[in-house]
Amino acid sequence: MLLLFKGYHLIDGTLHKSGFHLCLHADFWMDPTDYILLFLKKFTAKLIKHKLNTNIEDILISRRKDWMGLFGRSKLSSMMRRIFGKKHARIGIYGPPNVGKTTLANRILQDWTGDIMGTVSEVPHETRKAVCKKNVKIENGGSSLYMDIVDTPGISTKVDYKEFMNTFGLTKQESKQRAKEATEGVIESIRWLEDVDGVLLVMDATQDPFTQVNVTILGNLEARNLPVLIAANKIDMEDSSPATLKSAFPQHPVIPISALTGYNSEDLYSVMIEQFGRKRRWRRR
Ligand SMILES: Nc1nc2c(ncn2[C@@H]2O[C@H](COP(=O)(O)OP(=O)(O)OP(=O)(O)O)[C@@H](O)[C@H]2O)c(=O)[nH]1
Ligand SMILES: [Mg+2]
Repeated sequence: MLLLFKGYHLIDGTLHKSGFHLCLHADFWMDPTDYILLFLKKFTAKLIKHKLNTNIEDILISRRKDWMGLFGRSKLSSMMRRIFGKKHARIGIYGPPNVGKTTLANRILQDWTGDIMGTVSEVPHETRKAVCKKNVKIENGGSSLYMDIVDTPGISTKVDYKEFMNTFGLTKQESKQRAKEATEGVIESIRWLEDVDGVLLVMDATQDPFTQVNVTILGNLEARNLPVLIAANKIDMEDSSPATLKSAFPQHPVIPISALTGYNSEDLYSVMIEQFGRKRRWRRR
């Protein structure tokens, strides 16, 4: 078997950045993962000692695509975790339309990367295509978690184009187009469930929690055994009642927040690290 380090070569037992590619032959009887582990353990120390501008972790991350072709995603990430103890999870932000998913995604990204996820609107089904931001690191005290965050289109059981016309003043053509894209968005959200390690389920704390959508989403997540954290959003509003949400879904952690004002985000980050960073929760993909 051949291992390929694209853009690196070996001088005196140390990896150096170069225009060359380093090829190594692994003994055919060795498990490839074990071989790479042995190799990396040996050279990580030397890389640090020689104070290169980069370290082996950066090399692996930046070269991730090259490696993926060779070993596949799940083997690579499990190898990364074994070497560096790095916690990484792909988290989907789910919920009905208009509950504040994108507002929350924007808040998380603003707090940790300065980036934004997408546009926010009072018109439901503003997000009609899932958006994924990779490698967002959140920290709390001594703990941290790397996440790929997926902002998903709102899930609803019925999309009526007339609502966009009558309530929000969109034209008939705009409304029909929005309804079509919203329906495709619901399907895309469900599909993404196959590919996430945990779900941040956003609910509007001013609304009745026992809706068909909330109950169906939760049932689906529980059947998939996915870790769930419920964000009871919009608690800046007078008529909000996070306590009602807590008592409705006592089997899951419920964190009252305001994605709009940032209220209680520290608590949310702390519970996210705790809930999504546990090794035993990781699913193989
Ligand atoms: N008062 C208040 N309003 C909020 C909060 N979070 C979001 N909103 C408002 O709720 C509306 C919907 O927000 P979005 O973030 O677009 O909601 P979404 O869940 O992404 O909606 P879809 O993309 O349509 O599924 C916007 O008018 C936001 O300003 C909050 O914490 N408090
Ligand atoms: Mg949205």
